[in-house]
Amino acid sequence: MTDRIALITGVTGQDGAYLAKLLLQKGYTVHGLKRRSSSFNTERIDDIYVDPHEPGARFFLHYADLTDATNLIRIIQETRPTEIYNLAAQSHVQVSFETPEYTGNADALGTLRLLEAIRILKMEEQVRFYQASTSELFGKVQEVPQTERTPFYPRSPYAAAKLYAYWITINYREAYGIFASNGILFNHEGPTRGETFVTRKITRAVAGIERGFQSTLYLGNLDAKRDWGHARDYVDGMWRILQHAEPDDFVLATGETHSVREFVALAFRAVGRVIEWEGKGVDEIGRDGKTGEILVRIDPRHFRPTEVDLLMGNPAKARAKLGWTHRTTFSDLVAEMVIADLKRLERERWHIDSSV
Ligand code: NDP
Ligand code: GDR
Repeated sequence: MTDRIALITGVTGQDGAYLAKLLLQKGYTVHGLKRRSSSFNTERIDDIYVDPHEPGARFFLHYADLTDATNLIRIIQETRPTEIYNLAAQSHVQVSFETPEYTGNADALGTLRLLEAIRILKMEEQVRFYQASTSELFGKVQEVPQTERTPFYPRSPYAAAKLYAYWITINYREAYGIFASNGILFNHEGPTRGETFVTRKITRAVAGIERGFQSTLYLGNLDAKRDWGHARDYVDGMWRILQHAEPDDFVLATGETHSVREFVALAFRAVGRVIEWEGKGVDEIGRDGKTGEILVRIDPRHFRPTEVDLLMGNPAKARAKLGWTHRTTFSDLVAEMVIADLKRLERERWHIDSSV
């Protein structure tokens, strides 16, 4: 056991898995909260799993849910963390329009439950709290680039829930002196990104099309622009936020913005295909410039009732105060994701081939 003990909610998610690995490397004992699921949901952390009976084990999993206050209190009481990273959330913007009440319960009230647990257990002076805030708070464009001082204008039930979580984190810092900080993170991706977020949907489709498993990629708004970085770089930023001398709120971003259309074009270029765009709006298509095959079509089901058109962050404060900067370029990120999806398909095909 070490004296640095982290509790990560959402450890089975993209960021939770990267963060757990980083903190284990730094010598922390890491407790992760995972949800009961009828199918396996630990794929991203299977490589760091250790039998808790092993002497020297430093990674432990606990069943929990952000909608269950008593279980959060019990686990915090038992594990006595020195740092809590609240990464658990219903994190899909489109899905939040379908499940707005649940999203509010998990993402907004879930954050409150953790902060209240700290108070109930009188751990205000012993624990540092990180809240996974988001560039979705900026929503409808007020200014570009967005900084810690840009006004918020949430555009989805997800963003509205995260707005509550952002402010309750600041309120508990001011009211009770808890070291509680927000990381306002712009989109960050990687090979283990959830399959229904647009970047991973695209790289999976490019690999599938290249290997002949899929013919067309259906997308929604190709004009949306995002500031996309690599999750590996961003979890380092989360850790730095909690090591800072004072609790504070920080934007983590690359400072670049690209459209969904650009992401698609670059992903196909990684497998040697050049996309030519034709048409407008829902009739827009993307063709293979050489063969003429239609590879990309629009499906209006993927449009959101209210969209966030343009995100581009200015990470100057994080650079100056935390020494944080992103390392992975946009083109390297896209290439890494495409290559990983190609390799995954090869592995899966090998499994199929070797089972017949
Ligand atoms: P993921 O969707 O990959 O992971 C979310 C995690 O939360 C999963 O472990 C999931 O469990 C868990 N979870 C969901 N609902 C609950 C619940 N009710 N109780 C307990 N656990 C729950 O998200 P990311 O890793 O991409 O993001 C991490 C956090 O950062 C999220 O809060 C997200 O909103 C926020 N964020 C993400 C950004 C990004 O670009 N990735 C940018 C800015 C903020 P399970 O595996 O069982 O589904
Ligand atoms: P986002 O990510 O909403 O920014 O939230 P997502 O990848 O879902 O969408 C990005 C943009 O792409 C457009 N888009 C599509 N999106 C999806 N998912 N599927 C499609 O087919 C499609 N076609 C176009 C979207 O309209 C949008 O403009 C992510 C999540 O990780 C949040 O949890 C996090 O807070 C923010 O990033 C920062």
